[in-house]
Amino acid sequence: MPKDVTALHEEFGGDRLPPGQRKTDRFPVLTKGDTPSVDDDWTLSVSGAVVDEQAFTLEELRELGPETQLQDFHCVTGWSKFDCAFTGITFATLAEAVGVRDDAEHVMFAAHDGYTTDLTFEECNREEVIFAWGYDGEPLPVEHGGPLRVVTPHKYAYKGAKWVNGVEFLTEPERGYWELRGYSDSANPWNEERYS
Ligand SMILES: Nc1nc2c(c(=O)[nH]1)N[C@H]1C(S)=C(S)[C@@H](COP(=O)(O)O)O[C@H]1N2
Ligand SMILES: [Mo]
Repeated sequence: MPKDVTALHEEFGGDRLPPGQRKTDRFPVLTKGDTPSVDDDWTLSVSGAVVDEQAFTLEELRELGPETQLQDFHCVTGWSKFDCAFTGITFATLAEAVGVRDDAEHVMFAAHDGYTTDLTFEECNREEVIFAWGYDGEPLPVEHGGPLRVVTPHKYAYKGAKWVNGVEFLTEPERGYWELRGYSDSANPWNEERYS
């Protein structure tokens, strides 16, 4: 049974459908450019303010303990998709595997298409932030970020990097691709934090 985290809107004092969003039953694809092709020797490198910088293959990540969660997905352009079943490992599981230094405050995610996005370390540690390789019981489709993406159901979905290949622990905030182009650093859908 997947772990259902679709009630997290209650914690933010909002409806399941955040303000200004409309529900879609499709799963639209939203990418800044074309879908990249990710080679077989792809790894996820973890660097910065950690005890042990490491690169993980997908097989190594799978060994850390997969789980499936039912999550809602909110795009800043105004669509929300309910009940997405993502399978992967939690951010906290990966963080524990590398050992995070006490001075780590932020995390910058990097992706194969040059995309980046920053979240606070605290917000990454929520149980629903996962590195996902599965969707709806199948491998994550490449246009949705396969082989591996991040999902952040407590934030607008631009905080979840598709084709993620880097996780850098930072001692100071930095801005990622959309944050540099006017989107909000904090991206809380229930406060409509769309723009900065
Ligand atoms: N690498 C990468 N990740 C990305 C993006 C992107 O352009 N490149 N777009 C973001 C945005 S704005 C959204 S809404 C979601 C879209 O995910 P989807 O295409 O699976 O719906 O991915 C996010 N992650
Ligand atoms: Mo988006």
